[in-house]
Amino acid sequence: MTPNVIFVLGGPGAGKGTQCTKIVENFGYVHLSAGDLLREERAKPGSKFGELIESYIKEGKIVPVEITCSLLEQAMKQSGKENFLIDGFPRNQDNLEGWNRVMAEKVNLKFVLVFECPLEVCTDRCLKRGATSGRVDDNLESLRKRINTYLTETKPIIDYYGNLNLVRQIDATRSVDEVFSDVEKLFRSGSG
Ligand code: UP5
Ligand code: MG
Repeated sequence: MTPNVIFVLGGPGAGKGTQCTKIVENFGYVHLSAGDLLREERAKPGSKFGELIESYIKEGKIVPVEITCSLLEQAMKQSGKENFLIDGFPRNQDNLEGWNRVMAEKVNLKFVLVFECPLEVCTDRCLKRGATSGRVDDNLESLRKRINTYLTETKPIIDYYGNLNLVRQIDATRSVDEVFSDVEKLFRSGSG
């Protein structure tokens, strides 16, 4: 069967991963975080992309799509499942073109879930998490770069999907449970 895909976007720390975990628990999707897949690849001994990934993540830059897209495709195949949340991708024009070239025809893109959150709130959340996360990019300097990349490169991708009427926006400023109750409504309305 053709796999179903929902892209999940939003600023750094908007709550993409947190909400995806709850969607998995309630609606049985497979959660694939592009960032997590890249961090796993970086940690693999002997990975030829390890250093590149490390430096891109620290600088808040977007890793070339060939790497990310093949990690996503591999994870989709390995899961043997049909319904996927692809979290944190596509983030720029290179990602979008690479996906459209290699994957778009093989999947059914249902919609693009966008978590809207003021960037100050995003920054606070990531800095707080930075105390324990061990992530090389949960510091103020990397966060400024991540936010800049989000505004200049990712927003235009959201606009692109918006013009195709595929964007479903959720206010992500409130508590985790309040945000999820809106997510739940969306999924129960048949859009999920
Ligand atoms: N939290 C969550 N929801 C909350 C709420 N409602 N109220 C209060 N607190 C809330 O949440 C972040 C923190 O906030 C957590 O501590 C959480 O408890 C709390 P999380 O759910 O992790 O948010 P998320 O949006 O997933 O934040 P994340 O930091 O993962 O977002 P990014 O988009 O910045 O990170 P990602 O891992 O996707 O990408 C990292 C880097 O990888 C990118 O900058 C880039 O360099 C690289 N990358 C690519 O190059 N290509 C890709 O395709 C993907 C990533
Ligand atoms: Mg995340």
